[in-house]
Amino acid sequence: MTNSTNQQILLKSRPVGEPKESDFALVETPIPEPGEGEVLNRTIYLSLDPYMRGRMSDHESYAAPVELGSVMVGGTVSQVMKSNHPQFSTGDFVLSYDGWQAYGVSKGETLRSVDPNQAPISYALSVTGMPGMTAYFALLDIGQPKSGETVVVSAATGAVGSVVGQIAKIKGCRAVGIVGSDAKSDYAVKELGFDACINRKTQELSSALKAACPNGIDVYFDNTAGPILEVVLQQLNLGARIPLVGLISEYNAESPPLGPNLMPLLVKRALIKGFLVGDYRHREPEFLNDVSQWLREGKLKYKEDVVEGLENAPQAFIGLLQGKNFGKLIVKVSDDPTKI
Ligand code: NAP
Ligand code: FER
Repeated sequence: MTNSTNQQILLKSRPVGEPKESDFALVETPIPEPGEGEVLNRTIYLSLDPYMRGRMSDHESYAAPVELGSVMVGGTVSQVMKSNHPQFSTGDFVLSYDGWQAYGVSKGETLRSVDPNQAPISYALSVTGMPGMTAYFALLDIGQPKSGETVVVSAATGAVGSVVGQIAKIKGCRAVGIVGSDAKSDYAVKELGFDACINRKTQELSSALKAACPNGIDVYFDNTAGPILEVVLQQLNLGARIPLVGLISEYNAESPPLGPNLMPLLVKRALIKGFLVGDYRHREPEFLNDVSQWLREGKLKYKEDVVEGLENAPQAFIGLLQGKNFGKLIVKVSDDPTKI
């Protein structure tokens, strides 16, 4: 699929509440030419991630918003089409940050090589990429799980959560997931090896958690904040750790939600600590070493939810915030030559 024009998805308006397809515009533009030291990439896979909801808003945040009329940002796995950088050649696979478009030009220094013989190339956006690294460091560094302890994780079958539960098991813990459907719950227990999983939409969370965590909760890996955090806080053990990694339950909120009662944090001397994956770039090699080995040994399973076609990115992203993705959400923008 090599077209003569580029396809781009622009942020047309800032979403109010849930993003709508009309907040985005699909446009055709000429394929750009790479300048000195630059590389032209053909996007194969585009990562869709919850943080993108934050980039669509102009509220103050740790990162600047996407300008209206600009291409939506995002991680990509691409094939090099033209290179003016000595480290990259036509045909190479690269991890880039070209955003929601079929072709992108980037500076060679910003690219990372992706070896198609190591793992599916899309994994650079998922289990061996940013979400996997988030799971690994937030759990091991902040959660500090010890063998025999109970680790609870929300959004448990997602890009981050699925890795959290499996690393918890690798470390000898009881892993308990919280998810949004029975299919996700079955998958967490039967395929990923979680000890228990709760459907937050059909089960009463407090009693279901008590039953799933008879010895209380030592680590809560928080991907959601909101009502799940409020219930989990009531069942913490002394000295519990809470990597506060995501607040997805609030990303579409139009006004600040009512806060949970944080008093148990004080009473139990628990630590709640913010996490930004970018702080761990220098420790990427140890993450890649462990995760690659666990993948090779079959100890780590990974599910990707691949949507075909750049034009479906807005709808797929909207679905991500509604729990419609099942696994790491990725858009297949063009042919993956490693799969033919
Ligand atoms: P994901 O879990 O693959 O997809 C998002 C999931 O969130 C949905 O499938 C849904 O799962 C759940 N969800 C959506 N709305 C919810 C709500 N109102 N209440 C509870 N759950 C809801 O996404 P991900 O990429 O792994 O990200 C998970 C979290 O980690 C996000 O909050 C993200 O922002 C955060 N994150 C943070 C960092 C960092 O550096 N701090 C890095 C990466 C990711 P269910 O249907 O199972 O509930
Ligand atoms: C997320 C993905 C990445 C997120 C934050 C980041 C809070 C932060 C990245 C960085 O700048 O280090 O979903 O949600």
